[in-house]
Amino acid sequence: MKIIKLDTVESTNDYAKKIASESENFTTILAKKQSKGKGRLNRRWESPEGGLWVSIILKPNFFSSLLSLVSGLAVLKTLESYGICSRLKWPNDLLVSEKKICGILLEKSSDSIIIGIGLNVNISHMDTENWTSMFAETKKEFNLEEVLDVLIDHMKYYYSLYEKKEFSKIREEWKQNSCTLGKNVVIETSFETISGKAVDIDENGFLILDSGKKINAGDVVHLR
Ligand code: BT5
Repeated sequence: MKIIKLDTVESTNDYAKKIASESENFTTILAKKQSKGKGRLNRRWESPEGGLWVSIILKPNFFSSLLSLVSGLAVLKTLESYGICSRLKWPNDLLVSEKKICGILLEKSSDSIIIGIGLNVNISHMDTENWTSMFAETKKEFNLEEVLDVLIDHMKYYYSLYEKKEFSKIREEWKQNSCTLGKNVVIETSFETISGKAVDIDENGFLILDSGKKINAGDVVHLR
């Protein structure tokens, strides 16, 4: 498995997209800093030195939004192995006490899926609200390459479940660790704003509300 280590890059996801077609499965791009780190809908992702800014190029045999849940579970387990208890906010944020420690951005590029993971590791200051980091939670600093190794091991495990179509295992584990299910939520999709109680996720990873409505993408606000 190849790891490409960069100092500063605009965005590891954009770099990954450029090399995806000639790259092998699990090729990983790691950058010390991103000058134009991006979130969903081209929002800014703060990426100062000290964070784990990484993109993994996958070549799945088929595509399902469950890949997003697979990536979230891999980060959850990574944090757990460092003694940090996090929760999964649908579709793919990781929160510690409702503060964001990690965001994930999935993008398609020809035959590849790029999994962009931004994990706040040794970060003590940042120009955004409601964030936390591994350092802020533990007052300890971590070796970024070691954290990456742990993350890739977990990613390989959950990706193997995905490739074997063991969807119910992925879904059950995600549900057990979610902080979205059971909450009243407001969801902004590209077309509408929807309110309801989040009750389940389906076999594609879509969020199901108590009205029966299924949502495949959107920004969720937890009410209670
Ligand atoms: C995400 O977007 O959460 C996906 C973030 C993915 C970042 C990775 S880093 C490696 C790879 N290369 C990239 O260029 N991107 C990926 P979204 O759900 O849209 O959340 C964005 C929002 O999170 C922003 O509008 C801020 O409010 C907040 N935010 C920005 N930077 C943050 C940070 N470092 N930690 C916590 N929250 C942050």
